[in-house]
Amino acid sequence: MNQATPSWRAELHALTQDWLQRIALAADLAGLRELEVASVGKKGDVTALMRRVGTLPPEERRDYGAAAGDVRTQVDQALADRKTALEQAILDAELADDTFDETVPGLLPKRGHPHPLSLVQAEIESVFSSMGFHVLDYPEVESEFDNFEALNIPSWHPARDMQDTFWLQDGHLLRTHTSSGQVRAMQTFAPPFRAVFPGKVYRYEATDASHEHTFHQVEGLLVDRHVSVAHLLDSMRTLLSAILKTDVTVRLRPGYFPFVEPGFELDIQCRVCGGKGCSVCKQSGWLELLPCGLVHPHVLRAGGLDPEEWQGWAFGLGLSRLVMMRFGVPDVRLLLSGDTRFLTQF
Ligand code: FA5
Repeated sequence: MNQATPSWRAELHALTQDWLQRIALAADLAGLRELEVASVGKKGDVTALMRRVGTLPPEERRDYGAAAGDVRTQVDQALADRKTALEQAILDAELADDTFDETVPGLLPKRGHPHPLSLVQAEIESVFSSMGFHVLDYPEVESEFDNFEALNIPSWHPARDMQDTFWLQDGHLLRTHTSSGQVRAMQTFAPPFRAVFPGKVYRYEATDASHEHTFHQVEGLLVDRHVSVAHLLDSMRTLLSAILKTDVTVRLRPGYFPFVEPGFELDIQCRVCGGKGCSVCKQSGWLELLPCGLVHPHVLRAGGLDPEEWQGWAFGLGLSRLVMMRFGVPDVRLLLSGDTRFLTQF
C-alpha cells in the first residue's frame, strides 16, 4: 500500500492558511461578505474542493473527503469569529462616539386604553356597586313588550313617538332605551333589590352635536318599601359629584314618561360653554341628562310586584352626554366615530 503523503494534503493546508489569513484581515463587514462568497459560496474555492473527490484514486477519497470537510469547518469558524469581532468593533465605536447618548429613553410602543365611554361607565358601576346595586347586562335586541308595553306604553300611546324605533322584520326592535331592562330585572330578583344596567341604545333620528342614532345610557332601578323622591335625588347627586368630580349646577323640572309617576328631568348646566349657550346645549345653557321618577304602579304590576307593598325609583342617565360634560367633548358624534385623533386624547 502506498504510504506516501498525497500531494493534495499540502495543497489543502496551504489553501486553508491562505483563507484564514485573508479572513482575519477583513477590514469591514462588506469585505468579509465578499470573502465568504469567494470561499464557501456556491462557486467558492472551498466549496469546489468537495467536487474534486471524484478525480482521486478510490483509496484516497475517504481521507480527502474528511480533510476537505475539515477545511470547510475551519473557514466557516473563521468567518463567524471575524463577523462577531467586526460587529463588536462597530458597537464599541458607537458607544465611544460622544454624539450617542445611551441615556435617551427609547421609543415607547403605542398602547391601547379604554374608550372614554368605558372609563366613565366603569366609574358609575363602581359608585353604584358601593351602594349595593347589582350591575346587569340586558339584550340590545328587545321585544316590543319589554321596550314599550311593560313600561305602560301600549301601541296606540303617543309616547311611542318620543323614541323613533329601528324595527326588525320579526317584530323585535333595537332597544330605544335601557328602561327595557326594568321589568326583566323585576322578574329576576325578589324585592327589595337595586340594580344598574348600562348599555347601547338606538333611535331612528337625525343627528346633531347632542343627538346620535346610537348612544349609551345607564338605567338605575331600586325597588323597596317606603321609597321616596328625596332618596332618588340624593342618589343622583352622589352619582353626579362622584363622576364629574366637581360641584355641578343642576335643575329639576317635571318630566313626562309613562313609566314613572311623578317624573322629573334633571338637567345639568352645560360644562362645554359654562352655561353661556353653545351648539351642544342648543344655546340654552342646560343639557338634559338624567330623567328619573318613581316607578309607575302599572310597571310594578307588569314585573309581578304588588304596588300596594312595593315602590321603586328609576333613572335613565344619558351616559354619552355625561362623558361630553366630563371631558368637554363638543360633539356627541365624536364618541363612536372611531377617529384616533379624538380617542388618543384620553
Ligand atoms: C329615556 O330614554 C327614558 N327611558 C329615561 C327614564 C328612565 C326616565 C327611567 C324615567 C325613568 P330620554 O329619551 O329623555 O328618556 O333619554 C334619556 C337621556 O338619554 C337623555 O336625558 C339624554 O341625556 C340621552 N339622550 C336621549 N336621546 C339622545 C340622543 N339621540 N343622543 C345622545 N343622548 C341622548
